[in-house]
Amino acid sequence: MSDQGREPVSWPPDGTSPLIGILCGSSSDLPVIQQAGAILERFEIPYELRVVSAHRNPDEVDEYARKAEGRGLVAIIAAAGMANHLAGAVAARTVLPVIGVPLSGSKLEAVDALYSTVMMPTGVPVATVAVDGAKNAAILAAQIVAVADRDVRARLSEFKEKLAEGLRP
Ligand code: RP5
Repeated sequence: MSDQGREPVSWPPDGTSPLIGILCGSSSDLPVIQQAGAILERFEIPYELRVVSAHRNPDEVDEYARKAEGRGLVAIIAAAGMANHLAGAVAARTVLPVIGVPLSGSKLEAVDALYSTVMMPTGVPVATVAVDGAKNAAILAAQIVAVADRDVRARLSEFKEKLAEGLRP
């Protein structure tokens, strides 16, 4: 990441096209949302991570969401705090599944981010995970990839078995 944390990150860094796009609203969100990247790496799913805000960079969000499907992404994770319109703004502009992660840290203790992520109007769903649930967002994204990818499905099955044995992801 650059000083501002706005430089996009891709994994693996060899130019492989990402399947999952991870967006977060601020570089201050990175410590939480980078946990999603770590989970995707564990499942060997290429992803990209960008800091982009529905309020501070609305045109970038618009362009990213509209181009995502054509670039080969299969799902987008969008994480933000406060009056979190990032996931909804992305979902409004793409047919790809969007997973919203409401982030804590605001004076309203995440109620603002939770409600503004989960309470989407009919027709524009956002699959909302728990507050700060970056790991679950990535596991859900992996499950979306696994619908058409046997190798990822096998990794998820192994992961579930380890969960039953007490693994803490
Ligand atoms: C949201 O506002 C961001 O996603 C972040 O969670 C929160 C605070 O952002 P900063 O003021 O730390 O940049 O849009």
